[in-house]
Amino acid sequence: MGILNVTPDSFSDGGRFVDRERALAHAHQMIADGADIIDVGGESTRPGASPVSVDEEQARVVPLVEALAREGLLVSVDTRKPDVMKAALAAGAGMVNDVRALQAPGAAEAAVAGRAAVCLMHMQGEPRTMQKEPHYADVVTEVRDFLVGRARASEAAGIARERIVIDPGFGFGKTVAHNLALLRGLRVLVETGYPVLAGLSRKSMLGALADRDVNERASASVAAALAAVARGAAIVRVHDVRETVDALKVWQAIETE
Ligand code: 9MG
Repeated sequence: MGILNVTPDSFSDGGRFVDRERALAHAHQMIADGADIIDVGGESTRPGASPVSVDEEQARVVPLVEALAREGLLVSVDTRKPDVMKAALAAGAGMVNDVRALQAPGAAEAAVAGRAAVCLMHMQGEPRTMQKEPHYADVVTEVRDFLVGRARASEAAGIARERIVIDPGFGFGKTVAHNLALLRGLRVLVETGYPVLAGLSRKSMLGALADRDVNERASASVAAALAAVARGAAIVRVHDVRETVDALKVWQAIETE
């Protein structure tokens, strides 16, 4: 899954793809580099990011979703807002990537009506304050139990099991130690039977571990993506598609006898 942030303030590529032609060109490049899904987001979830109105978010994402879907590409819409989900699904998106795991009133209904696949992500707290003092007794079990609960609620709302992906939400209300525990314990999530998505790309945890600024984290991100796939992740959400795909090809060749 290649990340396409059409926001002025995302933590890594904020402002780069606000221009529609540049955004489309970047999406095409990610597909050429081997992405299977383009995740289009119009509101940053980084701590301290400015909130965006429904109208503004729709104006950012819907034309892009429409253009990419018209080309037959699988497009995911990264949003927490049911109205944006509805508009993006009507424009041809096939997946909803919701960092709030469809907890907003009307979100599950929007996904059901749009026959969408969904990615349900774990987050402790809310983006503005989530990194203040995250706390867990047992991060892996708590995240697993939350995600299974949200997946069951989504199924009860009418989303088919095979359309549900779960995601531990690296960096969303988690310290570096929590993120590492989740990555080491990713198999516990895989064992639920739901496909697991891992989003570690360029995150601050990698900055802390590799001592790199945000735009110098490609190698660290590739290492993290490989570690996630080695533990059973089915999808990795990344900025550096080409580098990640190359590394995965080599790793898969080694693993396949
Ligand atoms: C929008 N967004 C930012 N980070 C993410 C992650 O780790 N997973 C998912 N599903 N979405 C994310």
